[in-house]
Amino acid sequence: MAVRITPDQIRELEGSEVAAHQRDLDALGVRLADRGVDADSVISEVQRFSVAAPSWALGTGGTRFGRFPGGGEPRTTEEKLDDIAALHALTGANATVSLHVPWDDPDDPAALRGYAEELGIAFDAMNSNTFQDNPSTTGSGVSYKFGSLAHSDPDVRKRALEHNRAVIDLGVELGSNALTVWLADGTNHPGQADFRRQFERVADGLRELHDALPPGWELLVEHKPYEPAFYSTVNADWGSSLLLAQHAGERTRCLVDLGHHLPNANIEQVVSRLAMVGRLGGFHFNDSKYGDDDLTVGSIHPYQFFLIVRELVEHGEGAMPSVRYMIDASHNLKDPVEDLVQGTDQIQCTIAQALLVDRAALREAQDANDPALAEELLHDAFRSDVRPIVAEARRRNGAALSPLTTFRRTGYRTMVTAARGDDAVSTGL
Ligand code: RM4
Ligand code: MN
Ligand code: MN
Repeated sequence: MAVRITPDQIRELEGSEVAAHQRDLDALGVRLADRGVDADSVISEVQRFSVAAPSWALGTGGTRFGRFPGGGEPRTTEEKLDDIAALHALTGANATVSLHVPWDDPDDPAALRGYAEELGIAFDAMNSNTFQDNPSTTGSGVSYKFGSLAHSDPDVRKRALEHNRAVIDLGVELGSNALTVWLADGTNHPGQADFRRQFERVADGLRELHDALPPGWELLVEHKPYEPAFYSTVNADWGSSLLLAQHAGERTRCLVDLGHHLPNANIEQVVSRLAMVGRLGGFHFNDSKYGDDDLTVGSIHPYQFFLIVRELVEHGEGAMPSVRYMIDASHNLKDPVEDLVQGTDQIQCTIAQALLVDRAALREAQDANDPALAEELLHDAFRSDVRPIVAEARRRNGAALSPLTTFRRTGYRTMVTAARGDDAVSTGL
């Protein structure tokens, strides 16, 4: 029997916290009302938000120096869904999963879809994988060692397209409606390949994929400056990504992974540019100190994250715009569910803070060339302790006031470890 976390169990475990929560919420409501902000409208906007969990983040991640399984890792895609259902029960904000193929390779997609439906989990964007060779995606006789869609050999390009098409077909069966393409294609050595010819091959491949999209589907292209290609990456930056999206076709948009920028890039400005031209398609949330570290979102640069979310709220004219949101992180130390709880909570808090910015006053300050006041308006929102309204949003969604503490009190990890074993190793990085 799979282990479940239920709203009743959460209410019972948190019974003694409700009075203190109500006191904090009332106090914050009064403070916000003084500033002309209606707490209820912020609460309902936080309640509306949901972010996909990546299927590959439910196991402990490895590095090239090793991997230390944490105990009770999911052994199948169904068990990954069980963990996401537990996560969603606690946060009320992880109603979807993003699969990565062939790390997830269901034999019976209809049964998997039924299983997910019973848990109240839907399938968000599908991810293809042409950065590893795998019998089911590469087949015999070809290898992605020197690239996939950018490869000089048309047979490899054809195989990569077939894999992406197969991922779309699987997605159709699961009820998804988007494909995210992140390519490792690039070079490690100057002169190894021609920048332009590689780019043109990828652009043409993406156009073929775009033209093969089922009705209602969209294609997301994700850029990344380096790793595993360490000299040049074909889709290296938001400019390349935009060019690829424009070439591929109108149902292609750009996905911004917060870890995929060179140091000090102004990510909030990237968001603004892509939104301006209608090509902002999605987000992968994480944080980084050095590169694509996949650290917990908001854990290193919380103010930068606030500025990014504020830009999103600006694009959504006072609400989070309907682009695709996913957490993209994989950890080798924390319990994966605990990290996803913390990441989701961080996103919820930052959304609440961004919603507190007085957009009309900010615009006035900008037009009056008053940078001190403009910045003060941002600080005013960023420095607000919004935790009571975020907790209230979760409570109204039937989820937890204190998701991390309550997760630990459920004993979930101990119970799944008993069922799945100490040394189960989940598929993923
Ligand atoms: C990449 C990129 C992709 C993710 C893989 C696992 O760096 O972020 O989105 O699918 O990692
Ligand atoms: Mn990503
Ligand atoms: Mn990444």
